[in-house]
Amino acid sequence: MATDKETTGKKDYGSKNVEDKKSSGSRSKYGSSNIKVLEGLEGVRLRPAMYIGSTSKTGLHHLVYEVVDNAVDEAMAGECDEIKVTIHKNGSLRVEDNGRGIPVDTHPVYKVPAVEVVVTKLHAGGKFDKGSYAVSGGLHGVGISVVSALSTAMKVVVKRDGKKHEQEYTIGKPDYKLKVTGKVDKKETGTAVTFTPDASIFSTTAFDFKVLGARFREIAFLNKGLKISLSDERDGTSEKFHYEGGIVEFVKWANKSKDVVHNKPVYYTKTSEGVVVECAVQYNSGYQENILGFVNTINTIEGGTHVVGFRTALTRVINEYGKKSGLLKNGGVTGDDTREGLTAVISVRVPEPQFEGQTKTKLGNSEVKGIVERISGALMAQFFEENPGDAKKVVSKAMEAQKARAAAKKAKDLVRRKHAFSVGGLPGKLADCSTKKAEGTELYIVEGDSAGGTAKQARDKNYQAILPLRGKILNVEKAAPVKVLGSEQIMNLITAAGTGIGDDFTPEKLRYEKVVIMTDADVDGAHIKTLLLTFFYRFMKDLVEQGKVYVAVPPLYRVRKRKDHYVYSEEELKVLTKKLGKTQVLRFKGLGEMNAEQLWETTMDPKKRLMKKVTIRDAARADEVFSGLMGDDVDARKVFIAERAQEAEIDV
Ligand code: 0RA
Repeated sequence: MATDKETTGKKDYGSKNVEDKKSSGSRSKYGSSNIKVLEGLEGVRLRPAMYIGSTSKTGLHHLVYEVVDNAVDEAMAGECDEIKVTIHKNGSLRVEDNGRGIPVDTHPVYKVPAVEVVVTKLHAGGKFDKGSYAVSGGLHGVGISVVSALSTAMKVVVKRDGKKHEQEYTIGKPDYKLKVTGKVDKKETGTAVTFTPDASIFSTTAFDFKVLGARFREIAFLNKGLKISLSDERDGTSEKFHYEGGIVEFVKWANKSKDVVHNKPVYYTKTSEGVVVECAVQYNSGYQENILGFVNTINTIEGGTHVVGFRTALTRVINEYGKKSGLLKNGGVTGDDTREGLTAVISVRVPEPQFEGQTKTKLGNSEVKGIVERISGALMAQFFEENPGDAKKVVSKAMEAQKARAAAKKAKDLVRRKHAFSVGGLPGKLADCSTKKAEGTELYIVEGDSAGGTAKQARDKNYQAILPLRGKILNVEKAAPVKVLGSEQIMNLITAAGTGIGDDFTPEKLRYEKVVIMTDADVDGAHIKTLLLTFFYRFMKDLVEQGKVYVAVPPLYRVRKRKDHYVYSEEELKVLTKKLGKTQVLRFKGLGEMNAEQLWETTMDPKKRLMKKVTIRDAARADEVFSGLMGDDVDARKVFIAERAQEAEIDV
């Protein structure tokens, strides 16, 4: 995915329209008449993914974030405290804020109201002088004009200077000049943007309440006091997000289903060299590390210099305090020891963030490491001095981790020796493929022995291996590392994969090209899928990063009319039964209900199957992401549905 830095950089609203000059006739003199220079909103429509990441469900939701981010900028400037988002029945969505309102005075270069420039010209979306913190994860901060370019209809209402102004647009072009439609109190200001995403661009135009709600909750936590409401007029649901406690409430929320080690989260904030650092920390009695990093409200899933700085400071402070207080006698604890059961929110505001990594969610600015480290070192040490009871609990927790780690190592050595005795070192349950090289091969991890049996019959033995798992696997979030390594299911998985685990983990040793998680299309299946993804994320993250982990997408129904049609979503079922009239619909309760031939046809045949590559983002948020969405495969799926419809002589 291309994310062009130039499209997301500073917005020089006041500068000359260089782009228009470039497009003047003189260009052809250079013999480049065949080269079509893409510019303005036309370019956005031709290459939408460059601006919003994709044209799938994720891209669709980026449109909303784009508008909301502008309102959040107003909130950060102290000019707005309420944002109301409404999903309408007709497919449009409105974002209303009580900020200053987009300026309406005439633009010196374009000679039209500023709001029209903001909505219809690329790069003119933001503030006149962007002295603040650019919300730019590579995708955000591209401007409202991108939203208007990708919307069949858009309406902007601005309340400013005692007047209500309105203008509507179609695919980025104004329908009429900005008009004044009423009077308002001089103090009443704000902007309301309503837009209808273009169905010819997006593979889906249905907004997802859950997805939007999750992001708005995050924004509300990160901007204390800001009120965000989300209403869905399609079914009357609504939710409000408002946290006076900000990120302190965020860590409490993240720990809500856990036992906490100390009641009061550590909290500090300080600005240095223009970088605002804000952290909240609270330990739970579990074993996993859960550091949520944010840069200018963008969730940095891949971490970065802010997280590194925090971790370094944490290790140092715990060791220093531990030694000074006499708790730590025999040597120090490691960084890993200090992070078992740690929940932390590290939110930084950086004026010129540099994003790196596969998904552009890793902060690269090297100066931030030192800044966060210094601030965290000083302020966390201060918290420990002032709260010795809590400090003691934290140090003790790290010391326990140190002990458990030694025990885990012993257990691991034991397991390793035990496994050396089994045939070829491979688990008995594994039905391996005949190809011995990894290239072109697939390991299917299947839920249950019954589905495992069908999968064994269904597979192409040449390159597909089957590993059945019995029931639910251990929740690695909750279990101690020693227990994870003691679990037979997990050991089978690790041995079949061949990569080893922990310090021995070698992703290059993966015995297959792909690992495919295949579970039932029901609640239990979804749960097992989540547990497996969590395992991969926590213990074999590199495999996810290298794009080697997939989830199979089995059908939900078989619809019978003249011939069999397999259906993968409720929505698809509705469309198909409407088109086909009276049909016989069979709900597949589990993979085991299909015969081998059906399973091959619908789920395992590379030519016909629907499969989703798991991204780090998916794995990190396993439970959110897999609640009923098919991710980026929907585009491929659309083509497939269209082909089938053609076969069945129906229109979809
Ligand atoms: C340009 C300049 C100013 C505010 C905005 C744009 C603005 C944009 C959006 C989009 C949604 N809500 C918005 N609210 C404001 C600064 C205005 C000033 O200085 O008065």
